[in-house]
Amino acid sequence: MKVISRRQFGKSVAAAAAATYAGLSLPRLALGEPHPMRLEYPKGFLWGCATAAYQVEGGAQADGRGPSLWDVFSHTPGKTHNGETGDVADDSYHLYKDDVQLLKNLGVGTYRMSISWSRVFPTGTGQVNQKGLDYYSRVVDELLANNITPYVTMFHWDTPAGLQGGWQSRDTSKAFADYCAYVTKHLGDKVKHWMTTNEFICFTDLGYKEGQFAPGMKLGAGPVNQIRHHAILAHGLGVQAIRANAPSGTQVGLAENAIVVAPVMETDEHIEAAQKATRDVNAPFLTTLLDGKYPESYLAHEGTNAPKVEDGDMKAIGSAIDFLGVNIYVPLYARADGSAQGYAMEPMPTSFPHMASPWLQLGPECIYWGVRNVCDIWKDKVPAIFITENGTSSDDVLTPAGRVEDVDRVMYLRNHLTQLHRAVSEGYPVKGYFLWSLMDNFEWADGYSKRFGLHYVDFKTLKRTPKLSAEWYKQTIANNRVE
Ligand code: PNW
Repeated sequence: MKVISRRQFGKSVAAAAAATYAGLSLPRLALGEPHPMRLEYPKGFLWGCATAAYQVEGGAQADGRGPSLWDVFSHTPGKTHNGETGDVADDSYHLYKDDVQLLKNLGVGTYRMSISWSRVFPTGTGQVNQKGLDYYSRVVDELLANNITPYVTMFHWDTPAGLQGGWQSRDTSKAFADYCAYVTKHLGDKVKHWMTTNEFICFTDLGYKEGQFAPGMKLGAGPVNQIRHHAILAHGLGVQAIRANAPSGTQVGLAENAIVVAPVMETDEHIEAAQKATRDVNAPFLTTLLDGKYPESYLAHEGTNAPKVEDGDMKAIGSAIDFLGVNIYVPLYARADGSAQGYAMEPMPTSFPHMASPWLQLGPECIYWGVRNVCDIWKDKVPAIFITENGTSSDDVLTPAGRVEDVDRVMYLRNHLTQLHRAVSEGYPVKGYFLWSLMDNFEWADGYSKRFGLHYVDFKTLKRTPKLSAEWYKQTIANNRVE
C-alpha cells in the first residue's frame, strides 16, 4: 500500500484529492499520521483575550472615579454572592503592567478591555476627571509598547450612578454619545478599534426586568422596551460620535451576545427554521440594529408597550458598522414545524450538559451557527466578524504544586475553536477571537465564586498563576491552529 508523505501531500493537493482510499475519493494518510493542514487558522487571524473594567480594575474610588450602578448594586445586601463587590477585584488599576506581561507571555496580538465611564466622567456627564482618562492612556501605551493592539469597549455595564434614571432616561443615550466623543478625541490617535456597548440584554432586561443585575429593578414591558430602545440608541449615537471624532480608518463595532439558534439537524429546512428564529429571538437588539428598523412582528407583539421612537433614532441605530463582535457561550435549538412562523424552539432537556455555571450549556456548534446565521441573514451589513467573548467557568483548584489542571476549560475551548474553524474554512469573515477571560475576575452577581480566567487569581494576595488552559492557548496561538 502506497502511503503519501506529508510533504508530497502538501505539494500536490490535486493528486492527493484524486487518491482513492477504499473506493472513496479522500486524501490518503497513514493511520495516525497528523493531517498536514490540521485545523489551521488563516495567516493574520487575530488571537486575543477579553476583560471588562468593573470585573478586573478595582480602584473603585481611586483618583476621583465616581460610583457606577454596579458599585451601588454590589454594595446592596443580598444582591451578589456573599455580598462581593468589584472594589478591589484583580486590582488591574494598579497591576496593569503585570497583566500586559501575562498577555505578552500568551503571545496574543490583541486585548479587549473596557473603559469605566465614571472614571472619565464621575457623574456620567459634565465634569471630566483627567486622572481617569490618564489611566487608560497608560494602559494603552503599555499594550502598544508590547505590540498588543487594544480593542476597546466604551461601555460594559458600569453605568455612572450619577445619571438620573439610568437607562430609563433618554438623556443617558445622549450622555453616552458625549462620553464616546470625548474618549475618542483623546485616545483616538492610539486606539483604532472601538466597540460601543457590550451585550444589551444584560444591562437592560437583566437589570430592569429580571432584577438580577444592576440596578436590580423589575419593571413591566412598556418601560423595559423603552430602556431597550435607549440602549440601542446609545449604540447608534455612539457610533456617530466615534466616527465624528476619531481619525479616518478607525473601526467601529459593538459586542453583542447574539442569541444563537442552531438547527436540530443540518438539513435545509431546519437551517431555514433556525435562521427565522434567529431574527425573532434577537428582535429588540441585533435584528433592529442591522435592519435599521424594528421588526413588524415585534411591534405587533408588544402593541401599546412598543417603544416610543423619535425622528432620527432609527437612522442612528442603523448606522453602518465596520465589524460585529459576538459573544458566544451557549446554543438554543430550533426545528422546522410547518407553523406560520416556520419554526419551533426546542426546550432544553434538564440532562443537557453544562459547565461550572449552570447557564453555561455545552454545545460547541453554537460558535459555528452564531457566525453563520448572522452572516447569512445580514450579509454585507456584517463586513467582518469577531468573537469578542468565548470561554467558560471551571471549578478550578490550585494544587500545592501551583498548578491548575482545568482540562474542562481546555475541552470547552478546543471544541469551540474546532467549530469556529469550520466557519472560517467555509469563508465566513471571522477576523479574530477574544477568549473570556485573561484572568479570574468579578463575575457579576456570582461574585468571585465563578472563575473564567486563563490565569488563576488568589483574591487575597492577587497573585496570578497560569492554568493549563493558558499553556494550551499559548500553543494554539504560536502554531495558529487548534491544539
Ligand atoms: C458575559 N447567559 O455575560 C459578559 O460579557 C461578561 O462580562 C461575563 O463575565 C461573561 O459573559 C461570563 O458570564 C454573559 O446567560 C452573561 O447566556 C450571561 C450569559 C451570557 C454571557
